[in-house]
Amino acid sequence: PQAIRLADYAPPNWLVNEVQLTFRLAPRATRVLSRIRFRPNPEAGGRAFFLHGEHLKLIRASVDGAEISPRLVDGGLEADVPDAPFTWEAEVEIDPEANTALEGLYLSNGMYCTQCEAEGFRRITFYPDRPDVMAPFTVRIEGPEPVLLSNGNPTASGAGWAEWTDPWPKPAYLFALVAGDLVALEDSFTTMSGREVTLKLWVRPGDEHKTEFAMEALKKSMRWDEEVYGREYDLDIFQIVAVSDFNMGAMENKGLNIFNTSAVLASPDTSTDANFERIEAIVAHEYFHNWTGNRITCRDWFQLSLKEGLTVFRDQSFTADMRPGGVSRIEDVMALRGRQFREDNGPLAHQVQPDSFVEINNFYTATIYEKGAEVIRMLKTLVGDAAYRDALDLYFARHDGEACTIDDWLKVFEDATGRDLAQFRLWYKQAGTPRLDVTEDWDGANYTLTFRQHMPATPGQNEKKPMVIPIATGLLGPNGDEVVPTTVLEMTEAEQSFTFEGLAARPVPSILRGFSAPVILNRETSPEERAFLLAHDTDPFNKWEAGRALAKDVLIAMITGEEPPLAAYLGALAAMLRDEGQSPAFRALALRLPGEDDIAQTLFDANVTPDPARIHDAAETLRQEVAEHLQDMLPRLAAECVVAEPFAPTGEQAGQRALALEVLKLTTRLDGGKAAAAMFESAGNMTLSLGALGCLLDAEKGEDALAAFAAKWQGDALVMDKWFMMQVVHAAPEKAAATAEALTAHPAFNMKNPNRFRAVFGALAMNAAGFHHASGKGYDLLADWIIRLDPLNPQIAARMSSAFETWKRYDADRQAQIRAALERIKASENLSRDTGEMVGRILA
Ligand code: BAL
Ligand code: ZN
Repeated sequence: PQAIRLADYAPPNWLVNEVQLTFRLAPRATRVLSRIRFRPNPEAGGRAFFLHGEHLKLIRASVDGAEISPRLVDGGLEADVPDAPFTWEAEVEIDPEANTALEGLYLSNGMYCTQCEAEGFRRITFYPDRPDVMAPFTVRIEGPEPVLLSNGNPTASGAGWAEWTDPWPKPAYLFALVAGDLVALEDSFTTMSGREVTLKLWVRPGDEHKTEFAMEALKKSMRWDEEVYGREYDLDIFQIVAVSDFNMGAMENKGLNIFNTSAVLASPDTSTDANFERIEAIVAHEYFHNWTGNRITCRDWFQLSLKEGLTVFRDQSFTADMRPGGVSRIEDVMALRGRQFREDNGPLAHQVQPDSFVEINNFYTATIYEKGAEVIRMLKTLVGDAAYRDALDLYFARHDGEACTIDDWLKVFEDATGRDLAQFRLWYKQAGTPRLDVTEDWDGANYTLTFRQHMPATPGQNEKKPMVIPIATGLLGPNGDEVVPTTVLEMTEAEQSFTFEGLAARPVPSILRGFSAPVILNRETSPEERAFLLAHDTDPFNKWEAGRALAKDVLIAMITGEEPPLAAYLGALAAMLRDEGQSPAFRALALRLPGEDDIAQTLFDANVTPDPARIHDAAETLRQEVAEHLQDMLPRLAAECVVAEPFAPTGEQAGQRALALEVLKLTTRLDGGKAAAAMFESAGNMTLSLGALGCLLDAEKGEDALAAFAAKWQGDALVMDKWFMMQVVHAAPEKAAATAEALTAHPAFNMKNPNRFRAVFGALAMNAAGFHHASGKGYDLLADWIIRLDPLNPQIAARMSSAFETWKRYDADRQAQIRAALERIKASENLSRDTGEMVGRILA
């Protein structure tokens, strides 16, 4: 398949004034009638007329009322049309029931729904399916389903039909339709200018009790966007629909967001604190897209991070405001390192603004989303809060209703602040994670930090230029007082020094506070200094980072056979836990060890071939050491984090439960699972129940609990996803593949449901020592199932293949096994463009 290139962008020949669609719903043969008013684009280079279309049966087509026979070509059709505005009409037939790819219009549990981003609309009707073609839509839906929904405001309805009008011009990727037997939680919101907006959250009957939390999150998001960004909602109604078969988390269709059930349905009985936090963030994310994505959209898919990076940054800021205390930033960075740094350090590394792609669905990545958000965070750090808000006001004023580029975005910042952002733009164009080495000098009064930046080569990019790196730095005095508050050092050169003058004593630096840039900071530091920062740093992120780095030093030394700074680590950990000034949420995060995948990458960076079994053993040994060292403190900590009833999914209670579960994990190592069994019996919410189950599985005493859990929750698909996932994540390395394989034979396993597929195979990939077990069984099993899934759902198959992206880190035997698995996928018949591109890039 041909790569699509940014450099080849050309404006559309034809623009659309108006779209009218009629859907006559039938599971195997839905008819879609379209009436589209086209006008020539004065900025286009030609008048040739092409409409995208895939998997469509053309019944008839006409131009200005005269029947025509368009030429069906690869990916769409061509037709001869007048050199002036005209009306296109067509009727097509589609088969929603056969649509297992979950792109376009499909059936999920008997309910019709759509997913059009990025290029799903072309599976609904012939259309210029590109984001720079924006138009108002009117949609008539005919069908026996009791609820018939589309974008915009409801304008008319009768028995068996409904009509919706969306006055805001939008690209086709934001189109949505839902039809089925649904019930709604209703509410309302009064906007800042006093308009009343109806809010509806639609679910299947039986799920009503799981809707309240998301509705509250929606109202908070609407208020926050008014208060923080001055953005008001713009239709009479805003709707969310929960769908159980969905490739993504959720989708920001104008006025009619469609959500994976896992990203919206919540109750204390069935959802963990992490679920609640994720749901709040995704509800906000999709709502925020109404301005950053919908009112201002992307010119083409190379600009995807224009909307996604910005909207992730906005949802992260919202979460930080809703859940104060600094831990959400720590969680964001953990996720960034776990997924984006991993991507950046392997064969799938790509720019935040790529130059080419084969299948756009493969670019909904951690780099586009999370690194894109980090780039905007840096921009805000560099220009300051007030200038950031001015620039955003200008962005909305200048580009409302347009399809924009990342360059348009940067130009707004240049115009609003007077800054030259030519060098900053490299963050969008250079792939890879910069390494930042730092050395220090003290002359008795002046303290100098010298930074060197360098970036490893990434596929197709060997040479890299120095970037602008905002390095937020504070200095602590020997007694722990802050002697220099946070200052942003603006690095622009390959090597640069910054001097702090006139200090009374040699300070301890706290560098990259708040993780002010997405870089890997390398600094030789003593365990004592890390312990000092864990105890005294005023920046929550760097305080946590100090403990994290110390734990990493211990693990790396254990693996490489050096003397680990164990005593320093254990002492610092105990002191941190005794410090009641620290929130339970912080203490829980500080108790967690770095992930095994993170350790593997760190070893690889240090030219040591990582052995997943050895890393796992080291982590187990260290956890046992921690448990024994903290033994006397555990009962007091456990008592301290018993949460007062009633349950509330607040950050504060979640922090207490998180600490309770960290304590339970350690206790399980000492009591063989007694406390965990008691917790499992008595738990009044899913967070504690699932946490206790995990401890029992780790202790290999989970069988009864698993059976009880399944008996209780067999009717709840989202909870059963957890049941599948837990068994694989907590399987011992030598049993992980066999456990996953056995679960695929379970009657409740359904490969067509993305959540269930991920619950088993996403979990297998997460179990690093299990997936990379020397037998190679993990690799073979995943390859078998990617091959099986690919013809049904190429998007999920392709995404799952990224489990192999780290293969070049490992020893020759593992590399050979993974190569064989990848080659087998590559050689399978009719492999999708999605999976073909991914496997090709991983193997390259
Ligand atoms: N636009 C795809 C889903 C999301 O990022 O919100
Ligand atoms: Zn998004």
